[in-house]
Amino acid sequence: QLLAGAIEDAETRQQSVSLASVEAAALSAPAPLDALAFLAPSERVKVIAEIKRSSPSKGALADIVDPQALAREYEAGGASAVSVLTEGRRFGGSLDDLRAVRQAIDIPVLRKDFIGLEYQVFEARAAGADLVLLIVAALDQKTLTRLHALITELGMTALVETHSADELSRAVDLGSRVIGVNARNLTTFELDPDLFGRLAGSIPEGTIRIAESAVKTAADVAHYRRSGADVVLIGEALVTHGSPRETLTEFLS
Ligand code: IGP
Repeated sequence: QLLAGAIEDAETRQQSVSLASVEAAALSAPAPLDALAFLAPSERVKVIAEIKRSSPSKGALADIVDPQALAREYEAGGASAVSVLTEGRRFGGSLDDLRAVRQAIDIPVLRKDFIGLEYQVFEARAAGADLVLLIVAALDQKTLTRLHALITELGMTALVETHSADELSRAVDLGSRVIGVNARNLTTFELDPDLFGRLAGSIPEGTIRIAESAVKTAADVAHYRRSGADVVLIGEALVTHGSPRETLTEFLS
């Protein structure tokens, strides 16, 4: 089971460096960027471009030898933020990737992982993250509330991910400023590309609406835009096409 398994891994891993020292590193890191400003709704759709080496549903996607170069391509192609998968076992990512990407670009960086512990939020901030993903399906409301508060306290922005009307109302209850609807069900890995369109109307005014997953073509981006997306989060299509910069430019035109 992806959701429970990945969070258990994080619990096992956290012993290596003490909570106190990770917290200290988080508090002394350079200030985060204001992701809300970068992702604010505008007359053009925005993109969060993802650095994704592999996925549990597809296996290896791309041999990314230089994540910094890829992040620079994304920035040059017009991305508003870069998502870095930091989960190792299933997605082939790491916090080293996130640290490297943070050094390479001037737009916000999202820690994309299965976050269930305060420890991981401090780790994210210490590595330079500006945004942190919280997956509603993986967390009870009490934990979600606690982690959301910590992310905000540290000056970062939470991207709260949902996959149903029920999860969306839990995200709204948190007072989330940034809500994502993931087309992919993280339990069955099935894609429902119309889910965003069905839920978008229930995302409160003033919230940044993000459509996550399932973009293969520029037409898919346009479809999400017409359904009400302020931002589209794209991984696979960008890492598997030859030129990520050109692909992005095309998606944004
Ligand atoms: C990107 P895609 O279909 O463009 O590669 O999807 C992103 O939405 C996906 O990687 C994702 C994800 C997640 C991965 C969305 N939510 C949670 C891991 C955990």
